[in-house]
Amino acid sequence: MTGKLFQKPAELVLAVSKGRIFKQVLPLLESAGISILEDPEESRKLVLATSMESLKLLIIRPSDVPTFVEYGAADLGITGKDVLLEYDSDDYYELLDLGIAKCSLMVAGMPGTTISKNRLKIATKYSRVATDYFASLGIQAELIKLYGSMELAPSVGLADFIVDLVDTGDTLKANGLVPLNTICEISSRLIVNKATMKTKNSKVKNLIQMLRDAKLASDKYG
Ligand code: PRT
Ligand code: MG
Repeated sequence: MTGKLFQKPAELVLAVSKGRIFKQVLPLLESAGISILEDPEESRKLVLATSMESLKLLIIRPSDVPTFVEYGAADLGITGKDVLLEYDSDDYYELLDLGIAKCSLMVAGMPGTTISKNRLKIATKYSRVATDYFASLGIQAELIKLYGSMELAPSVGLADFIVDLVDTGDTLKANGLVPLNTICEISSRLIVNKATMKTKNSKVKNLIQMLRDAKLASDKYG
């Protein structure tokens, strides 16, 4: 299925997660020689023109990026691996680890608690990942789907453990929780629509190379 609302045939449309990922994508784009022509902080526009004439950005929620890419509303997308793991399809190509917005997907709980084999209540917005993870440990988990403030769940008796993203660990600490198990490491990935890969192959390859070089430069020089 395609939905080319904004696209001309010669154009590449890149859907970027707004928020913390966008803030870290900006310097990477800059170092790839791509600047955004309007101030993204000021602009309320959801479509931004760039200095690369054929490249437009869509600024959308992280969890909507794979949907836009899968259905062809965007040719490419940048979002967190956590979002991709939770997304109920892999009908896109994941082509590049951008190494930004890094964190860990972890199990956390109250101090002194250990993950037992008993039936556990797990509060998370990552139902798929958490179900698979506890199943891999042979543990039957009852998933309690939350959309935010996961850290409250253990102390109010809503769940035994949470599964959430952890960076510095400050949020867990501030809420009296400790990190227990790491499920996987997370960073932002570049994904590409499958049809785009065929129809705009050289344009896509060129953009990927620019981003790969920018990432290598930032790995080297910080
Ligand atoms: O708009 P919407 O609500 O859909 O998205 P969002 O609020 O989840 O977006 P945003 O801007 O927060 O970006 C989320 C994406 O950034 C995630 O999908 C990850 O890929 C990436 N990322 C990297 C993180 C973190 N690090 C992170 N630390 N996303 C969230 N956190 C949160 C975490 O959930 C917890 O509340 O930060 C807190 C933990 O941080 P520390 O440093 O206290 O451990
Ligand atoms: Mg949010």
